[in-house]
Amino acid sequence: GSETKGMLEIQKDKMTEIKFTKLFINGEFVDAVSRKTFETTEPRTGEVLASVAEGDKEDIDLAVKAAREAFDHGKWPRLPGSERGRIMRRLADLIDEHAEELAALESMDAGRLFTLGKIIDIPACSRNLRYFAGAADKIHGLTLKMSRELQGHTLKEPIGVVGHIIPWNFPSTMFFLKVSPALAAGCTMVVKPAEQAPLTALFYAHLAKQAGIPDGVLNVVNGFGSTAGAALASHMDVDKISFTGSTEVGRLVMEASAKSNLKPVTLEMGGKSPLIIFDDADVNVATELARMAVFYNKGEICVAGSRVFVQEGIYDEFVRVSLEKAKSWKVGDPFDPTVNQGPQVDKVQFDRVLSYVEHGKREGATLLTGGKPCGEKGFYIEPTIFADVKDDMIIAREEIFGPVMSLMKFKTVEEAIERANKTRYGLAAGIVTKDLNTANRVSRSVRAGTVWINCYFAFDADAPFGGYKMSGFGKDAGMAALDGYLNTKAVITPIFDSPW
Ligand code: TXE
Repeated sequence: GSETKGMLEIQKDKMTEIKFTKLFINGEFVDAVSRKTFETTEPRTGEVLASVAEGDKEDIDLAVKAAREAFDHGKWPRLPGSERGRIMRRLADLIDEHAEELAALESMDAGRLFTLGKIIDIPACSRNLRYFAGAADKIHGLTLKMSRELQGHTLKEPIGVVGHIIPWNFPSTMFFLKVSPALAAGCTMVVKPAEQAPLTALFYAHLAKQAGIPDGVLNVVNGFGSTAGAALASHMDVDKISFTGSTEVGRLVMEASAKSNLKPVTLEMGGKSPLIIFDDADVNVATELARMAVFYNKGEICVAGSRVFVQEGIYDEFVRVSLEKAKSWKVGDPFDPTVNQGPQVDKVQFDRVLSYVEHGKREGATLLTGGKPCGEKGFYIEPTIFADVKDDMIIAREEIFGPVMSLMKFKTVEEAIERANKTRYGLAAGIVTKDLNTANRVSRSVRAGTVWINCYFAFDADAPFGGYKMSGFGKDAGMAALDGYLNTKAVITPIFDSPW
């Protein structure tokens, strides 16, 4: 069709030069010890985008050594918090200055929409940095009165060398969700970006050096999960791991910690988040929220509202309007400002999403629209809607990580709550209703780390973000995230002859 043709007009002129492809260790871009490289593909075309240095255990060792040295003997953890904050703000300004270039890299490497990247994602990264920059000089302990003979206080200290293992769906956002609070706390770190989309992390390393972050504080080692990632997770000299990715790998990361030095871990692993739409909702608002909740970023989003529960009174109308909206949702080149949905990140994810569509059909869900790839090259999939989805179907239980909406009808509030909770995940939930009591009741009953009422994807640096159940534990964002990079030390002295 005409839409498909338009889509294949890949907008080469918007592409940006790829400047950084090596590993960033101790303030320098270096080749991997093995000299190996790997290729990152461009999801728009399926073609090779760049060759990137492939880090492995030896490189992780060097990066951890640099981070250890910077933590034990360097000035970063010992700087006054206000100084760390000042340097972090400088990095935030540099990010803003390069927003267009960074957004372009993200479109090329991860298939993210360019315009949204420029006006939403990249600015959110600098905001996140500024939020934690402001917290860096407000790290407080407590004064403890304890018994009459003891005086005490707690000291909050940086936890040490941190390993951040991040995914490819929001490479920039993920980088700063982890790096900003760790920098504010005074930690030093090694970031292992996802092999599917490593390019922006390297750019940030370059900007961090420009901003004045001392060598060794922030290291970036690209490479694969089972080699570089595993080496980081099991490293004896890493004091904490913060991971975002699949539940399966989260489990491996925790095992690696248990088998090495018992480092604490923070895990953020996917979800199967319910979006619950009640009869009194405005159909236009509800369908718009559902469309965003599932199709945004081609469904490659951990909090995707992939189980859409619709109350019976509004159901038919909801389906009618949703179908219209899916038809006007344009799939294509993420550089095209009129496009709503870009390509899936790579062939593996593309095949995976399509196999879930097959499961849905086989298990008897009704395919209302979509379900097919589009375009002759690249990894594009039509926005897809299934109706008559049952709670026990695979598409209702497993994270699809693609543009696939599953519609389920319900009758009562109690039923909605019970079915919403029938999942091993607990990352997020959405509620659409005008009834305040319903909203409050459901938000208290849903076992999820974030609940959005009459909105979706409302993120903020100040809102703690993380899962319940098998979606993980520990928080990214908010002051709770900062706390995850701090240790609490109790300091106690005796008091003699105290009258009190
Ligand atoms: O994830 P992995 P994948 C979900 C989503 C997706 C599925 C698979 O459902 O379809 O996971 O994606 C590193 N030790 N999410 O395979 O493998 C890896 O290199 C240490 C949800 O890409 O978990 C990458 O940097 N690290 C999610 C990171 O882990 C290892 C975002 C995540 O990749 C490792 C991404 C190992 N043994 C996928 N193996 C979310 N929560 O947002 C891999 N890695």
